Amino acid sequence: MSYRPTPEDRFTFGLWTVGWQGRDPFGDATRRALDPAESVHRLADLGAYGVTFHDDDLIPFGTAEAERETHVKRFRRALEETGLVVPMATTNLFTHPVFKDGAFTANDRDVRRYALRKTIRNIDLAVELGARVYVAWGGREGAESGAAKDVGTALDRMKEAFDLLGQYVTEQGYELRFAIEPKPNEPRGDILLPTVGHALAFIERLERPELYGVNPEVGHEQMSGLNFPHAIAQALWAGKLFHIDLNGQSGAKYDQDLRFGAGDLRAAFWLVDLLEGARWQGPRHFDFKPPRTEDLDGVWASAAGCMRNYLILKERAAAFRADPEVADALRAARLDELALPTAEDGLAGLLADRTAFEEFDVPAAAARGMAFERLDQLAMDHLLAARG
Ligand SMILES: [Mn+2]
Repeated sequence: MSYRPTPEDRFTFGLWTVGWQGRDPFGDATRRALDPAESVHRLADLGAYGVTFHDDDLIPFGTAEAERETHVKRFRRALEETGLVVPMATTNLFTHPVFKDGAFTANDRDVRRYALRKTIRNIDLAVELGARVYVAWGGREGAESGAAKDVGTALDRMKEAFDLLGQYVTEQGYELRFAIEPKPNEPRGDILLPTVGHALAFIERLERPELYGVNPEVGHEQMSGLNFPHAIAQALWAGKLFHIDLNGQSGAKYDQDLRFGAGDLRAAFWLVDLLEGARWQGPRHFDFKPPRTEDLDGVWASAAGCMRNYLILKERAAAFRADPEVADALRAARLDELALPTAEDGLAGLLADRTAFEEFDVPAAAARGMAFERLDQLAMDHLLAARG
């Protein structure tokens, strides 16, 4: 297999990923700014399917109204020339100092109203460019100290903001759904809706819950020490996986945004196995940062690596699932039994079944091995290409 990506693989990249200039809390930019049109062309050459953007990636913050269209036109022309699509867009509600205490949950009411108008303005552009998903990452919706943020009240404001956005897209007749992106911390000390689980619970409190899902990012969940494939599995189970951000992270530390496949390789393997097994129809979206050690050649090598690693893992996962010995190991581990309802005979049947309790051989059941180690080693062998 060549591992050469094509648009059919549905790989997409944020403009801010390859466009990141390497500015971090300790150092200045190490790379020049990239024109969005240049990024579109380079990503198309690499085999990508689409690009995504924050409003400010495309139209620099503070651009005069009359100049907005010039930026959009250049971008639209690049899309037409390459055939790349824009499946998703989002709002930058974190870079400008006005958002230092957040946006939808800023204590200042005028900042909250400004944030909603900024978002709505970019929703119009997103829809015009064909986006079907609008991501909301509450970058600075949080706090560093206890009394600074009344969390319950802040969640009231968050709900109010999303309900207004849902009302807006409904009234406009837009075919646009929202994907909330959880993150536990960074840049704030603590951020609201820190994990996929928090976001899923929040969505059920909204006026039009069907309009909202999640956009989980590999590294964000791993920053909390959580199992990313498990988070994705629950989001899929809930029908709420609206978008996904792929990248790499080594353990619970700062947000590394490594290229996909770097960091926790085993989690990446199980993630690809899960997405492909579930026939995930959405884009495979990369939200990573080519390290600031890299020049622009390194940026494109990093972007190509994200796609290559996905394709390698897709092949490895398919080989794992196709292996007859794996099928046997799955049976030995009783995955088929997990798929059976626990009480298809109903509660009355369960209560009447003496073999379920009174006559149940507890020591024998306790003594049964689960055979998980053999199964996991088979996965490891496939991941490392030590088997077909
Ligand atoms: Mn990240």
